[in-house]
Amino acid sequence: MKITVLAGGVGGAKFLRGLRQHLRQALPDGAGGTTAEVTVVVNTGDDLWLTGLRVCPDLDSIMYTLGGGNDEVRGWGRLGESERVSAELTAYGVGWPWFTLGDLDLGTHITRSHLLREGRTLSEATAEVTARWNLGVTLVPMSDQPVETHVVVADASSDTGTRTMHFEEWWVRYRASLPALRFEQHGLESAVAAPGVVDAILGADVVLVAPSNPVVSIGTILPVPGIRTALQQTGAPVVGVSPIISGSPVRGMAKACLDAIGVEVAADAVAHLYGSREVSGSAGRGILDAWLVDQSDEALVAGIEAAGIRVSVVPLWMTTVDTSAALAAAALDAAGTLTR
Ligand code: FO1
Repeated sequence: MKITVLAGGVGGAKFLRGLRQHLRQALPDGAGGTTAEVTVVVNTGDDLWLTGLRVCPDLDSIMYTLGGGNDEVRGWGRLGESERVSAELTAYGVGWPWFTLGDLDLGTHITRSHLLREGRTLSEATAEVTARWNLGVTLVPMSDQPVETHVVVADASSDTGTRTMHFEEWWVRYRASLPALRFEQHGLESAVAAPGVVDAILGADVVLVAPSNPVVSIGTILPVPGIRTALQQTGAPVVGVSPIISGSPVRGMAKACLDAIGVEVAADAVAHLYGSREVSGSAGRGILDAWLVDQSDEALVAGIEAAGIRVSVVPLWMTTVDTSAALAAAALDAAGTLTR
């Protein structure tokens, strides 16, 4: 069975850990793994060059989480991290003092940057870097070309009245506290889906949209040329998991992002944002066949189904790997495939 997942950082990583556990139980390969093939199309909008290194936050967040090296308390970066090199970078006045590159994390950034400088594509570098972690799934960047998310904020002191910054500056330095006027995807016009991404969507038995940030994770994957069309054309059911539970984002600062694009922070609003594959809405045909919402959002079901999207009401809180596995199982059930 082939499953393709669109995912961003922290929410996506937790969901994928649950999916992998469920598949190991539901489709065991007899050696502790699964016979299912999972391909994860990962957002690279957060990526940036920093002190000469290419940093890929969402790829690394998923890799560390599935590889068991993630700092679950902090939510990002490596377990048992130290910051000796980072202190030196700050002493030299380079890099971003508010964006910490830990010593172990730097091992990843140095390796990836080395491979890129040797001429590997981001996909090739990702295959080599992830091989060490035995993830049990294949991570593929949404594009081999850089498509960085930049945030435009109001700035009375500038002659244009606005200022633009990299997403990570807005997210980490300012904690998304500066109201975003809009998000820009720099490089989108010269980017294409990474090799294998379109085929992974067209050839899947099921496509899942992880409960990642709908604006700066899923919302930055969909515009990559080829991806939205593949989602609309695939014979596989496309099932999404709401990243919003009873009007509040599960993780991160999705509210600041949804506010910026004028979308309500609600499970139905995000379903409408993604749209139904059957029904053409204001933005043309959408990408969803089904949508998972939490029991606390039961009241929203009728409106979502009226928009041509089937709804499953299931517990969405991913507090443990087991609850994440149950959520992943429910998503596959909604796709009408795996039986428990
Ligand atoms: N998040 C923070 O809140 N503070 C940091 O200093 C920080 C550093 C960092 C370095 C590498 C990396 O891959 C991620 C890092 N993050 C940090 C997390 C990052 O903001 C998030 O993983 C995503 O970009 C948001 O989805």
